[in-house]
Amino acid sequence: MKCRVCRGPAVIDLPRHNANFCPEHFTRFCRDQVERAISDFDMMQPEDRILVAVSGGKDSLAVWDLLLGLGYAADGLYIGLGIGDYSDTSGGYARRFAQQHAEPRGAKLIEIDLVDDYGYDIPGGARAARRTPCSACGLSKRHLFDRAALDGGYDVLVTGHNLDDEAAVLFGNVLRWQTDYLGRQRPVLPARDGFPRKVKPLVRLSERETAAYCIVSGIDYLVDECPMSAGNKHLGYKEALNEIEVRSPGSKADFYFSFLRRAVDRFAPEPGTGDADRADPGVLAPCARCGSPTSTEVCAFCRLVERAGGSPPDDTPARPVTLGRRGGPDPTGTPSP
Ligand code: Q46
Ligand code: ZN
Ligand code: ZN
Repeated sequence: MKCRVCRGPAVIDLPRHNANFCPEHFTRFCRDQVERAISDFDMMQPEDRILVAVSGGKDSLAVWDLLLGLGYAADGLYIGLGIGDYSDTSGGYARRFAQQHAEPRGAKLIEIDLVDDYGYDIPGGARAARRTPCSACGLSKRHLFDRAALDGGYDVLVTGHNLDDEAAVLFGNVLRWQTDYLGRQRPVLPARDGFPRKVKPLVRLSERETAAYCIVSGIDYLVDECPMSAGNKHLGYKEALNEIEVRSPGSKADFYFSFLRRAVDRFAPEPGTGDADRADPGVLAPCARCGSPTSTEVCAFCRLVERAGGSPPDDTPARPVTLGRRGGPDPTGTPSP
């Protein structure tokens, strides 16, 4: 197996690109894919301040590393979720990466701990709020990532969703014809109404490729899945898509990118239609507790914290927001990597 570029020994084969690469040219390939995603979807500008949602897993550390390598000023944000050993271990990987890249590349890790800072953990919060753990977790992470990005003055919030994540979510949305979600499943969500700009620079890389990138780049990441992920339906969709991909390499990328090219605009919510009504929770006003935009008096996050018996930190600033409308919940509907 020889590298397509230098003919040296290859370490990875990429059937969908009909190519094999040595470590150096595979790293270059990953960088090119991220640069291309950033430019194709106009994700960010070179001078932007970037906040990366970091979990300690392969995708978030890979995207942080790739953005730093491309010269972006990118800090990380890690949220301790209070999920037993998993959280203790994942935090260690995020901290080690940040320490290794602090000096030469200026990377800084911001940390929030649900238990210390808000008085609840994901298993307890989910029970108290009668939500699934991933629903309570997604709600908490979205709120805290959005808030940290805005309060920290960042221009862009980056998540490590990769091609497999996006294709699996698309698959799920198509299975149920969730047209409101389909119309907003894009790799860029613009900033609006008190929400930061959110982008997914890894959409051109598969899960296997981000794992390989970490290995060839010497990035130590948490391999174990979150213990709460068992039974997550997106894992089943990923398996189904992987079987198709083995028989027909490139299907996953075709499915997702053809959707973006040819179909996503057809599902864009139109005012006055049933879809728009379901997608749009209505006029937003600042949450009475935390100031974040919400369509109810108290936002879902503050209600979750309250039900779980916790409380926000004393110094939580009430952040004024511009009143307006938003596009509803994150259409990816998937946990952050
Ligand atoms: S961390 Fe949270 Fe994920 Fe665990 S509880 Fe679910 S959403 S599976 S990426
Ligand atoms: Zn090579
Ligand atoms: Zn609130």
